[in-house]
Amino acid sequence: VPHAAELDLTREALKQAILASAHAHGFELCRVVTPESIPEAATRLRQWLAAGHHAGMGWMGDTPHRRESPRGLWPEVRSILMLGLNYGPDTDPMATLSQPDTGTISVYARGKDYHDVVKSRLKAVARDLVSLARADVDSSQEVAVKVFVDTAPVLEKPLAEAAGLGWQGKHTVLVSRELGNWLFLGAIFITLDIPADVAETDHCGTCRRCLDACPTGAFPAPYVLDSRRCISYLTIEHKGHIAEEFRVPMGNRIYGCDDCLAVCPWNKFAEIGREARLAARADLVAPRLADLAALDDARFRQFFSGSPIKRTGRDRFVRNVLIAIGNSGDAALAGRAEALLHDPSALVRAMAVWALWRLLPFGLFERLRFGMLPSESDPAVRAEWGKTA
Ligand code: B12
Ligand code: SF4
Ligand code: SF4
Repeated sequence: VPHAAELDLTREALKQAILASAHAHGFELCRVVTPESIPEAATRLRQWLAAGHHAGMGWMGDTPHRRESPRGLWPEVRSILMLGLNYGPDTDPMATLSQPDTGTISVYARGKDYHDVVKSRLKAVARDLVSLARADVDSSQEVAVKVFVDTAPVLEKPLAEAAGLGWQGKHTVLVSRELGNWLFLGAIFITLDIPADVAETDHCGTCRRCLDACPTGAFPAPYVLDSRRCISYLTIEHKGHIAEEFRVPMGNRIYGCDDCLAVCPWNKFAEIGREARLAARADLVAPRLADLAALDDARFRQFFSGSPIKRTGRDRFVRNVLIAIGNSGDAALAGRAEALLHDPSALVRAMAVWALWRLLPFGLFERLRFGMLPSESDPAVRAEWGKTA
């Protein structure tokens, strides 16, 4: 980035310098949008919440005035930079779905936590932005910035579409004509007017591959996702027991789900992500279920240190692993499930019982029940033991 003081920047030149900074800091996409550019998003968000599509993510409905519009979140914001970071996989993300003794982890979670990576890069761009803007002789305003990735009440996808990074596909995720849909989004809010770009238009056409690929039927309509049915929600966000109807369709997906993303034809333009920290850890591409089921709390934290997977905690993660074990059809894994029948977590015990019910001949399952049920006090675990042939 050139030293700003040497340049007499017009707003357009300022913008070009910011874009150069964004690219230098590794963002493949960066475009500008005004805070007023998503007028229909508030109504759609309200409809989505009213339909209960946010499932147990109660925070999606908190402080609605902040999430519904950027000005509601920060009244002083004048322009928003929307940025996209490509994390295109270097292997087929669906390959392990047909290897039942392994777990499938969604591509975004195979490397380091993207929140840390994207946020540090956003901060670097924001620092450049502030120094460029302060050096802008046209600017008499005091310049302030805020950076956001994922966790703040910001409607990142509609803003990215309005900025022209791509469009929200029928799977609701942002798709770029240049890069496909393996993109993380980030936002920089700034109290300065920067010339805005034009919105992208929808290029889904008659395609509906993502809708048809969803294992759990989580799309009640194109462009609408019901989180209650989404494996990504169930495996990552959902704190309780996973309802029986979703367990078999989950297959061996143990953290997130990429099916709707992986089938999008626009990925023919996808490139392999360039950020080394987001590259897949070799031991997370096809991890053995037997190893994952044996993780106790301390080893879970150690194994997933720096990974977004640590977010679920060990109990929820092992819950997911046991569902995959139950779906493996591999009786050799029954011993791993049996070892968890005495686990302190009821989430784990319940899915250990379910996995054994799926894997063992019913007579053997009944023998285990005879030994275990009298000392089991948790109603959900008792209900799993109550299964019949
Ligand atoms: C909550 C959340 C989830 C929830 C709900 C997902 C969802 N679709 O909203 C769950 C846990 C399920 C989830 C899953 C995933 N997530 Co998520 N998630 C978010 C989060 C925090 C908020 C999203 C949100 O505001 N949802 C609210 C609803 C109302 O928004 P919406 O679904 O986009 O609905 C809009 C469309 O329907 C739109 N619309 C557009 N056109 C049309 C046309 C018609 C006719 C209609 C009716 C509506 C419509 O209107 C609605 C309102 O704007 C964002 C980060 C952020 N702060 O934005 C990340 C984010 C969306 N997630 C992300 C990712 C990567 C994922 C996963 C791929 C992870 C994985 N592999 O498991 C999956 C993808 C699942 C999917 N198909 O969406 C990325 C997506 C990047 C991108 N390229 O778009 C984000 C942006 C995080 C980031 N900063 O990179 N996620
Ligand atoms: S992430 Fe998986 S479960 Fe969720 S909508 Fe996409 S395909 Fe369906
Ligand atoms: S798979 Fe087809 S319908 Fe779905 S987002 Fe991609 S282009 Fe659109």
